Order: sequence, then structure tokens, then C-alpha cells
Amino acid sequence: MHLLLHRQVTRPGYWVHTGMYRLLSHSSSAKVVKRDMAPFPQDAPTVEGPAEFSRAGIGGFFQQKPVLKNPFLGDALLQGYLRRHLPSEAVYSDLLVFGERLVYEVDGWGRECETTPPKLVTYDPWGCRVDRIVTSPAWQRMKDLSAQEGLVAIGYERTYGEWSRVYQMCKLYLFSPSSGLYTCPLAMTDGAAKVIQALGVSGPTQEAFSRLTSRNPEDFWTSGQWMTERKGGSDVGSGTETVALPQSDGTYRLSGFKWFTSATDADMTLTLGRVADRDGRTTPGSRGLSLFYAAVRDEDGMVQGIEVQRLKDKLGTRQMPTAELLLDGLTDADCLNHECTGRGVACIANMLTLTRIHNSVSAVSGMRRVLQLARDYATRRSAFGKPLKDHPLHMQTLTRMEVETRGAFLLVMDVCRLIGREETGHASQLDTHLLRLLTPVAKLYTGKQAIAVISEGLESFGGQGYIEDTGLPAMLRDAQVLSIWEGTTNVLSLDVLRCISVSQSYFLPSLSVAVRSVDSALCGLREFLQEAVLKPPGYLELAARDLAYSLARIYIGALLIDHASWEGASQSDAYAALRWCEQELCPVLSNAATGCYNTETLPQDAALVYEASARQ
Ligand code: MFK
Repeated sequence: MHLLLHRQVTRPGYWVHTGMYRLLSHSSSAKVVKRDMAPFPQDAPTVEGPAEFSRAGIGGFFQQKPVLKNPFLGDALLQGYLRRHLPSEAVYSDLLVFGERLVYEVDGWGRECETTPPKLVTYDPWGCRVDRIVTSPAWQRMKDLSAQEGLVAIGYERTYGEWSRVYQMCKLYLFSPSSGLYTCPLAMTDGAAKVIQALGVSGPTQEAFSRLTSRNPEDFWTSGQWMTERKGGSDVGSGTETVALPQSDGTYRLSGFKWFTSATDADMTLTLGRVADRDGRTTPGSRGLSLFYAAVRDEDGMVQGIEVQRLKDKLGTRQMPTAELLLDGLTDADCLNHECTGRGVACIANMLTLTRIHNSVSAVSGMRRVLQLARDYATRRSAFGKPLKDHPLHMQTLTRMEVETRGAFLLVMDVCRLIGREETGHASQLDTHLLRLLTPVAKLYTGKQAIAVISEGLESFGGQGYIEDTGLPAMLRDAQVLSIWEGTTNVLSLDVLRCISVSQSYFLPSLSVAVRSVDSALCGLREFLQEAVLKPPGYLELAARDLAYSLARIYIGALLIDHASWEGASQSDAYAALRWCEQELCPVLSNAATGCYNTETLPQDAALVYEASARQ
């Protein structure tokens, strides 16, 4: 110590470092990185050396980073779920190998997509307008990989019958956190394929369908979904201004302005517009909307009849180009609902369903990834004398995250199961209703959960969770979009309300087998609905979000109990169900009891929100 102090005085930077290096090298809990430095000789004279070549004294302890391991092997619930429902050796080994590929290859590309975001090149060096979106090589590799791995194709090949969607979505669930947001174009591609298939694959969409569902990278296409205009993000029916002029060859020429177009480097798009009559008049509202298909690139990959106005400067999802597009007479657009003009929203609804399911898959996969990293880190990081994993409070936090994630996973997989049944003709009427109801429930609930769980996950890394180049902050930024795009929480809550009012009776009895807490929550929900219909108009709208949350919690509770009752279930499955049911499962009932949804308080709500500006 004496020697150390002496050296600190004589050569601060160099000797402090060396001394610390020696001390820490005896510590068992700390990781000491042996840096590439000359050993300090015991009896070295304290003569001045060439200072400009000495190392900075930054200490010898370096925290080990969390290590990503095969996400398939590290996911007990995913494996249990597949063992129970899809016990296929081929599926198991595909996911196992894919999991390895994600760790050793793809995850690095995902990071590259984040650090090399897309750029818009508007003009070439000679002044010609080109509107080229330049993406990173990693983004392009993601496209090839998506085709090779069948990330869209699996859903259409249907090798596993009604379980094919579950298989596809499990693979996407593994892929999503490493994908550099390539899951976004895949969501829309899948949605477009489903829309085309539902409307009948023929004429110009024949080639599109086979490309969207191809496993050959040379042929594979992605699709955009251009719905959002400046007036209509949620209110598509009245906000869409795009006009479609019929052409003599039966196609349409589109003019309008699309305000958010994600993955704008796509090869084709589905979009909405209003067909103009001979006098240029269009029908307002939802009834005036038609659905169009257009291939948007020529043989050289250049857009035609489109000006890319600018790329969006976004909070997250920076890996992916999102653009404002001026449709400046986009030609050769085909109307997909020729026979029934004005059915645009209904025709694109299949795409909404699919992208909302993809959104839910991405949400639950983000939760799972942050947990996998956090639990690994808890074995590597020590504080207050022991690894984080040995601190009860830390483990309680991880347990709560785990329970949330398990519940979300089962909810999302149940929706995938239902869509698989519907697509293969196995769905009962109840299944079809449940699919319609649970798609928005899963989307709205998991979108919000993902933000909360990932935020909590970042905290479990302490300050490192806030450091950009760990890759962790991007997870939170990217999660924030999950509750916004493809329908915000409130828009989807109102959608849930629409589904319930259509067929209120189908949902409730089906869950009556659940355990006591689920059962009593279910009774509470029934009681609430019975009373709510007698309330003044507007009451149910104010309750819509809590109602959707109650449905999600009760249904997830039933799924967790169901999974825990399976003969192959683990003790943790049962424990997860118990923990889930500890929370309030029917918040809409308790909030109703406190008068939360009384419409008389609306003026006071407004007064409260606007108080500051009213005083100005
Ligand atoms: C990582 C993965 C992420 C994927 C990201 C992709 C990035 C894309 C970026 C975007 O976010 S694009 C913008 C997304 N925009 C929305 O999601 C719109 C949100 N608004 C709604 O969902 C509104 O509820 C809706 C636009 C659908 C309301 O429009 P309308 O015209 O008022 O519809 P209406 O009258 O309720 O329904 C018209 C028809 O469509 C009805 O059919 P019928 O006439 O036969 O009865 C409805 O039943 C049907 N419909 C509406 N919503 C449906 C649906 N059918 C099935 N599912 C639905 N969700």
C-alpha cells in the first residue's frame, strides 16, 4: 500500500491503474480483463518514462456484458407450448438451428440496421430526381434471410395444417428482437398475401402472391400498407383524400399524399383511395373507399409516379425507412374490390388483422428478449456483496416480468392458433368470433405491456440500461411504437367494444371452467356489462379501455390455468398462473363502482386538462 501511495504521487495515471489491477485480480466476483500491457516489474525504479505512450489509468475491472444465448433453448414456455400443441421433430430442429443462426449471425445484422439507418437520396449527381432509399447491407440481408427461412411462406405452405400459423409466429417471435425491425415489412407482406388470397388470387395479383410467399430470395417481394394520410391516421374512412382515376385499360391512376408509409423500400403496396366518376366526383366517408394494388418499382428498382417527400425522423424504429409519399399519378394500380366499390376498409381488414397479430408477436418477443438478457446479467453482475440473482427484490422484479411475459405469450399464441384454425377451415363460429375479438385485445394489451416490461428490464441493468451502444435503449424506443401503429390503444378498445356489442353472449360462458379468481372476475365482467347497457350513452365508451384490459387479464388468466393443467406442465407453469391471478383481473368493475365512467364529469375533466391555458 505504501508503495502504491508513493507511486500515485509520482506517476498518477499509470501507477494507480497498475495498483488497482493487482488488487482486483484477487477478487473472485469481479471480472478482470487482462489488458495488453507490459507487466509492472516489482522493483521497477520510479523514473519518468515516455508519458505520451503510457496508458490511461482507468482501472482493471470491466463488467461482463449480458450474453445472448440461443433464444429457443432459453425459452421454457415456448418449448412447452410446442411440445403440447405441435410436437414435431422438424419444427423443433428448425427453431433450434434458427436460434443458433440468430445468435451468431443475425443479431449483429440487427445492430447494423440500427447504427446504419436508411437515407433518402433525392437527386443524382446530375440533378435528376431519383428518390432512392438507401438501406444498409444488413437490411438487405434480412430480406434474403426472411425468404430462405420462410418467415412469410410458412403461413401459406400450411405444412402443419391448422398449427402452421403458430409455427410461423414462433419463428418470427424468435427473429423479431434480432431483426433490426425487418419484422415490420414482413408483417405487411404477410397481411398483403392474406388480403390477396382472401379476395382470390388472379390476374395481376397472381405474381404478387407467389412472390410475397416465396422462399427464393431472388423472387421474394415485400409489401407496403399505405393507409395513413394527413387527415386520417385512425379515422381512415373520412381522412383519406387519395383519388383514383379510371384508365381506359381498366387500371387506375392514383393521386394523393400518404403521410406514414413504413418500409417504403417495399416492392408493392396495398392502398386505399376514392374512385372518381367522370366529373371527378368522389364519395365521402368509408363508403367511398376502394382497395388498390400497385407494383411500385420498375425493373431498375426505381419508383414511378411517386415522390418520396422525406423520411420520418422517429423516436425509434430508425432501422426502417418510413416516408411521406406524394402519389403523383401512380399508374397501373388495380382495384381489388371491383365488384363492390366502397368496400375498401372491409377488404383491407385482413391486413389489419395480420399486422396486429405481428405487432403482438413483436411485443411479446421484446419482453422475452429483455428478460433473457436481464436474467443472464443477474448472474454476472454483483452488488452489495453478491450476484444480483441472489437479491430477493431483484428476483421478485424479474419474476413479475416473467409472469407478464408468459401471460402475453399464451394470449398471442392463442390468437395465432385461432387464425390457423380459421384459415384451414377448422374454426367453429366461436373460434371466429374469438379471433375477431382477441386480435385487438392482444394487440392493445401486449403493446402496453411491452413498454412497461422492457422499461423495467432496462432498469435491471442499472445505468448500463441507459447507454446507447449496449443496444438496450433501442429496445425501449422500438417498443413505444407497438401501442401506436396499427391502431392505438383507444381505437382498438373501441374496436373491442364493437365486437362485444355484436355478439355479447359467445365469450362469457366459454371461460366458466377457470379457477375461482378468474371465475369471479368473469362474473364481475358479466355484471358490469349487464349494468352498462342501461347507462346513458357515452358510458361504455369511457369504460372501453378498462373493459379491454379486463378481457385481456381474464382471458390470459384462463390460458395460464389451462396451460398449467396440461399433463406436461411444469411447476413454474402453475406458479405463473397463480401469480397472474393475484392481480385485479376485472378493473372495469371496480372502476365502475367508484364512478369512473360517469359522463357528468366530462366537463370537469376538460376543465382540469385545459386549466392552464384557460387562465392565459
Ligand atoms: C412489428 C410489426 C408492426 C407492423 C407495423 C406495420 C406498420 C404500418 C404503419 C401503420 O400503422 S399504418 C396505419 C394503421 N392504421 C390503422 O390501424 C387504422 C386504425 N383505425 C381503425 O382500425 C378503425 O377502426 C377503422 C379504420 C377500421 C375504422 O374505419 P371505418 O371505415 O369507420 O370502419 P367500420 O365502419 O367500422 O368498418 C367497415 C367494415 O370493415 C365493416 O365491415 P362490414 O361493413 O361488413 O360490417 C367492419 O366490420 C370491417 N372492419 C373494420 N375493422 C375491422 C373490420 N373487420 C375485421 N377486422 C377489423 N379490425
